[in-house]
Amino acid sequence: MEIRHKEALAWIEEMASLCEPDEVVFCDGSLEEKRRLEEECFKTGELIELNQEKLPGCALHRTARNDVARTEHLTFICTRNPHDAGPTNNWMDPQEAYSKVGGMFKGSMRGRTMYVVPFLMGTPGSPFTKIGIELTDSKYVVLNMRIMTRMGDVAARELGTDRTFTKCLHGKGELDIERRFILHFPEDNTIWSYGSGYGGNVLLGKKCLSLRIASYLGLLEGWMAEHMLIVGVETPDGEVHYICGAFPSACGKTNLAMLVPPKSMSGYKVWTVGDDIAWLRIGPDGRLWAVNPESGFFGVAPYTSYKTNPNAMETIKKNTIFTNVLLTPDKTVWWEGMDVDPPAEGIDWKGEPWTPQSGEPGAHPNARFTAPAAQCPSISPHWEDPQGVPISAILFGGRRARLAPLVYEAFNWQHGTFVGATMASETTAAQSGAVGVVRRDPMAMLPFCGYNMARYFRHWLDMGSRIPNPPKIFHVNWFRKDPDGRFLWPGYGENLRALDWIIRRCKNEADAQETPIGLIPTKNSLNLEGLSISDEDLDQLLEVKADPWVEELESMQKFFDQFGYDLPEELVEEQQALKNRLGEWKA
Ligand code: GTP
Ligand code: SPV
Ligand code: MN
Repeated sequence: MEIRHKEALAWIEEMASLCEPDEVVFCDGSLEEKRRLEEECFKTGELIELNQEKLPGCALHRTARNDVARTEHLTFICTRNPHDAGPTNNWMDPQEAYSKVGGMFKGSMRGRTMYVVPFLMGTPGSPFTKIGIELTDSKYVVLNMRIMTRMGDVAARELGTDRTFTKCLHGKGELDIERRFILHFPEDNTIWSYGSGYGGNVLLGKKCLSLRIASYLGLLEGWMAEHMLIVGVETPDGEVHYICGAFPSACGKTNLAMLVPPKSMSGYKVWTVGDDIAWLRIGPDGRLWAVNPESGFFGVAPYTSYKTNPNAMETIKKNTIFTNVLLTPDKTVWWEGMDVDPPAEGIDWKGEPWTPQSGEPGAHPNARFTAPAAQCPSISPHWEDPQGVPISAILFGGRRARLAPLVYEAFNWQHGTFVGATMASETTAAQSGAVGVVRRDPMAMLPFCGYNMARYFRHWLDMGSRIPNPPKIFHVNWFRKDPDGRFLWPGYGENLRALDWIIRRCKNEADAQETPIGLIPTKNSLNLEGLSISDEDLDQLLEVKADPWVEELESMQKFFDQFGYDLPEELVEEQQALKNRLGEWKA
């Protein structure tokens, strides 16, 4: 299947004459092509072939040491007017960006091959699917895109002669952090990424297209692109309720999407629809419907184990690319928290000899696996439905060692938008920079919103008034700790207990207690059968005290201040209402 789209062909030629590759190769997405690229990578060391008996179809990749996570400070929204990027995004003038980074791309692919990767975000034939073409000089990117998107002939066919597509240009450059830029041009439907070889910076269908560009398209077209997992929970009566959850990077989306019910809740089944991105639209029935535009998982490896996430462990047994994990002597993989004894020796993520006594992690804390979603034992039979699945509840959540209770319900959509807009989380290894610092991360979209975040809040409020049967909105926190740093909540599979309360709230079948921040479970409305948790821990997990929340209000205020008059009035009202309720709260 050739590309027959004149505008696409002209653009590819233009970019090729800018980057000057020795060769331009069109990718078809075939198995033969995958094998050929892998063989080439094994020769150069770009990939290491793993033990094909134990891990068939699997390979290991190590990134440059300075290139192990998304670099938010090098990520830009390039709009003519800086106000359109807003105060929470880095901004660059489009002309300046094209010329500055164009200068870096100039001749940067000499001696290299430029791969042309047509890809779909969404399923072929769906009216909601978006098309992209990524030009890249990285075989690792091609092989990952093959898992994460529907790529090659299937996308070229969809592109036809006249469909709209996102122009994505990626070059590894020198992998020099001083010459690294991730640029988005929403007004031109264009993405340029230079100087990186790491996941979210270079798999341009993922965060760049499906969140930053798509959030902008959603604003224009009346839908939402969100950093959300999608999971179906089948209750013992056989009904399936779909839930979306926005948690910041490395805060538990993949784990919740693949949850395995605890033994004492064996009547429940959990179905995985998506683990990172949801595109939400109002369906003909007046409900909100969600599509997962991806076709694979780019998941965090450390602490993934048969105890914490058995479905992920089963998913990554074959056809998986591991990035920055430890290589064992028998050519398998290991990482911290895998719940398997470490090998006596191995090669760490930096490519150095390693032993358990090294005193350094063998896998990078943001080590990842790339695996086809279809291999997941809990994958939903509806995960590729073109119209998606109907959503009963939206969750916001993050890592908060203190303050945020296990679960609470917003009073309504507007209040829920406020809860999302004011959420905060401790930073993780998924982005470069300090780990464990609490930062505001509205709707887990702070690094991913392709336009002014105040306008994004407005869009949330507008959508709410347009959805006849909106989902209920909740806030969850699996990460509360006691003063000694011990998690108060067991997490993982036991999180189903919170989901169960949420589903029963959606059906008006569970009790709640009203507090200033929202509706909290009464102790006996939670299903805790078979869970050993002390009364004191449970009390702490559900407590709402006025003083720390008043402090929190101040930090919310600081965050809101940067939006000035753009901040929707409704959010100011919600903040005032919370303040008033806290003033009257005795706890
Ligand atoms: P991104 O892919 O970066 O967007 O991350 P994610 O939101 O999908 O996070 P993921 O599910 O990969 O979890 C990140 C880390 O948090 C892993 O090390 C998990 O083991 C850990 N984690 C996930 N859920 C829980 C939980 O309920 N409790 C605790 N204590 N840790 C959890
Ligand atoms: C995240 O950081 O939220 C991820 C990984 O899902 S990356 O694709 O690198 O952005
Ligand atoms: Mn993510």
